[in-house]
Amino acid sequence: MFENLTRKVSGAFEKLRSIRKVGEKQINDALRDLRIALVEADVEYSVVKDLLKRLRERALKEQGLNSDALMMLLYEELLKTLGSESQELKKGIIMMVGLQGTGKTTTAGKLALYLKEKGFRVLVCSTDIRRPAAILQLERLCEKIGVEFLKAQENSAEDIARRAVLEYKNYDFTLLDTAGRLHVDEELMEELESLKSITKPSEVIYVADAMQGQTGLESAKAFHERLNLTGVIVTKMDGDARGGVVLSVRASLGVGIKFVGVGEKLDELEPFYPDRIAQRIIGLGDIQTLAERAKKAMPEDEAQSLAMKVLKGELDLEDMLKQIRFIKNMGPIDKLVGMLPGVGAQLRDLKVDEKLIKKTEAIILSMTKQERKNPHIINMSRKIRIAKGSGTSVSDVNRVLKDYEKMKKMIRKLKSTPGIGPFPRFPM
Ligand SMILES: Nc1nc2c(ncn2[C@@H]2O[C@H](COP(=O)(O)OP(=O)(O)OP(=O)(O)O)[C@@H](O)[C@H]2O)c(=O)[nH]1
Ligand SMILES: [Mg+2]
Repeated sequence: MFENLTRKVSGAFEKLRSIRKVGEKQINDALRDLRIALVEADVEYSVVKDLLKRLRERALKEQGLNSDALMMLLYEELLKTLGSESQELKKGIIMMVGLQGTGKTTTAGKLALYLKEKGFRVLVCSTDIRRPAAILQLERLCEKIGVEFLKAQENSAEDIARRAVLEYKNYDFTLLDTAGRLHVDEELMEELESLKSITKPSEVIYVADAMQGQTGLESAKAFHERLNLTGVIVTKMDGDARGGVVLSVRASLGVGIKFVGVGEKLDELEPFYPDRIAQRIIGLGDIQTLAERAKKAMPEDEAQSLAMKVLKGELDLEDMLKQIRFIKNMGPIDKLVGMLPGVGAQLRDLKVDEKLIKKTEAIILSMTKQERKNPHIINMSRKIRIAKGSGTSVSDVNRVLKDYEKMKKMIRKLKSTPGIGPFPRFPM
C-alpha cells in the first residue's frame, strides 16, 4: 500500500534534511515533488491542488521551517483531506453495492467475520439471483467463518430483501450482498433503489476497487446520487494499486472510507484510520496496525514470557521457533515491512524469503527438545540426523544455528542500547 508514494514523499523531504531553515524556493521545490508523487499515485488532480495550496500557505507563513516541521504540516493537511469522523458501522441492515467484480461478496464475508469477532450477532444474505453461483459463493464463505447465512427460497431480489428484514430482528447486523454490473445501468439502479426502500438500511456501502482508481470513483458518484451512500470500502489495496484513490474519496463523494481490503483472505480487511494512513504516506509506518496484528498472532502471555526471556538473554531454539511461527501468523513479510517506521521506503524492494522461513521451521522441528534447549550439543551426527529429518542439508542446519547465534548477539546488543529501534526524528 502506497510504497511508491511513500518513497517519493520521503525523497522530497530527504532533499531538505540538511537544510536548517527551509526557504520559499525549497518549499516550492518540495511541493513540486509532492505534486508529482501524488498525481502519479492516482490522487485526483483537484484534490492534489487543494492540499498543496493549503500546505504552501501554511509553510510560507512559518519562518524558518525545517524538513520535519514541513513534514508535520503535510501530515496535518493529509488528515484534513482524509477526514476524521468515526468509521463505526451503525447497527442495522448493511447494503453492499458497486460494480461487477470489485469485491462486494468477498467484502461482505470479511465484514461478517470482523463483526462476529467484535461479538455482534451477524446474518448474511445475498440478493444476487442472476448468477446462481453468486449466492453459493457467499454461503460457502459464511460456512468458512461460522456466520449464519440466510437461505432464501424466494426468487426475486426484492422478496429476499423482505425476508432479510423479517429475520433482522434477531441480529445486530444483516449484511446484504447485491448484484454488480459492468457499467452503471438503469435496471441495476432501480433494483438497488427498491432494495433500499424495502430494507431501510443503516448503511449503504460502496465497494470500490483500488485498481480501477479514479474511474471507480466516477461510478461511485452515480451510485451516490441514487442511493445516498454512507461509506466506502476500498478493496485490493494490496497488489499493484497505486492507492491514491483513498485520498480522493472524501473530496469526490463527501463520505468517508470505512475499511480497506488488503488481500483475498477473509481476515484481510482493515478499519480505515486516517491518521495511520497519513503516517504511512509520509513514511512513518503504521505501528498501531502492526501492533494489533502482532497481538492477534501471538497470545499476550506467550509474548510476555518471550519478552522476559529476551530481557534475560535466555533465548533458545524453541523460542526462535515460536518467533518464526509468530512471523508466519502475521502474514506476508513484505507487507509488514511497509508498516515499519522509517524503513518502509528504503526496504521496499526487500523480499523476505518465505521458503527459507519454512525450511528453518522444519529444521527446528526435527530437533529433539533437548537440542532446542541446548543448541551447543548439536554435533555432526546430530546435524546429519536433523538434516535428514527435515529434508534439508547439513549446511542448512548450520545456517539455522548461525542465525540463532546472530540473534542472540543482536539481543545482547539491543539490551545495552537505551530506546530500542531505529525511530526517525519527528517533532511529535
Ligand atoms: N487482492 C485482493 N483481491 C480481492 C480483494 N477483495 C476481493 N478480491 C478478489 O476480487 C475478486 C472478485 O471478488 P468478488 O467478491 O466476487 O466481487 P463482487 O463484487 O462480489 O463481484 P460480482 O458479484 O460478480 O459483481 C475475487 O477474486 C476476490 O478474491 C482484496 O482486498 N484484495
Ligand atoms: Mg458478488
